[in-house]
Amino acid sequence: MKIPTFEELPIRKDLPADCSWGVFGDNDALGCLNFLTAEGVVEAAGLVKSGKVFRLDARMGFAKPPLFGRPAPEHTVVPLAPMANDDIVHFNTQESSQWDGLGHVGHVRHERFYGNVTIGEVRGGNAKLGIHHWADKFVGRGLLIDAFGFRKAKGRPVNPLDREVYTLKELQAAIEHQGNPLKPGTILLVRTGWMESYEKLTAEEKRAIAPMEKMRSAGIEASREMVAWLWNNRVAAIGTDCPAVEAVPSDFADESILHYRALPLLGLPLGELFVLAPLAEDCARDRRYEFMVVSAPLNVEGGIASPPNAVAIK
Ligand code: UVW
Repeated sequence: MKIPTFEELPIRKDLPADCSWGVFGDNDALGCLNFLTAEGVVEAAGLVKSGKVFRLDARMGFAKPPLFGRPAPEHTVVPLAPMANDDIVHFNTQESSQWDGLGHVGHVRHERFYGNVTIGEVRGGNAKLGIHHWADKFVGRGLLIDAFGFRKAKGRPVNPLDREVYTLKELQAAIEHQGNPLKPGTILLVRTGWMESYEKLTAEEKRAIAPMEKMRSAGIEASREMVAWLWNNRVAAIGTDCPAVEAVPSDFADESILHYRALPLLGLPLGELFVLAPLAEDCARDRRYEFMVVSAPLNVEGGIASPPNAVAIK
């Protein structure tokens, strides 16, 4: 299948600029996950050498209080029989580590979600863009960019709890420095340093930064050049250890933010609040920044988002 370059998008004149709608068919629910293939899964399995497994999700409820006013998860053990139990977990799928699904954010000006889907369709069952479409599709080669470590090594350390931007040039330079290239069909992980910095805060400091209007976070550059690079390299998804992939504050009234460029326009899954530090330490030790990623999003019909339920296997 011939994939247009970013510069060739959109594929029809009546579609919004910089959108990939229709590239994978009019009823596509996978977006850039289409870049993951059966051959890619087999190749990724070949990257498993040491047998080390890194859980990429944080614990549910790690953020106290949860960020951006989201509710805390509730876990109840329910007796089933004298010596047997069930349990019930109520949680917001974006309370801890998460993939933003394609029903999460629609474009502020076009008022459409990926593939020209309407808000009514998303809120009325989300059959077209539900997270269930991804349940068995999120497996392939992973590549970590340790942007946080790279900036430190270059003598320009980042404070991840401030609004600092990792530029496209820095991400490219870090890949070059690390040695493993970006290849088509990669699940790209970017360590910004946010999660480990958050963990060092006091309870009071965590409370202070949790609301959306108080949050300041590092993230990746939100430019057109950034998404062009991701698309032209056939990146299947991008997961980070910060709250919004892009730097925060970001303004949902501004149509140039990464959330609009990635989710509704390109169908590129965004991953937030991943745990990447232990993986980064291991990659620095053996100088291998590529691995297999297995992520099994919730099989919830019409779901908006999901914990990644992901591991990196080296
Ligand atoms: C923000 O964009 C602030 O984050 P999320 O994707 O979790 O809604």
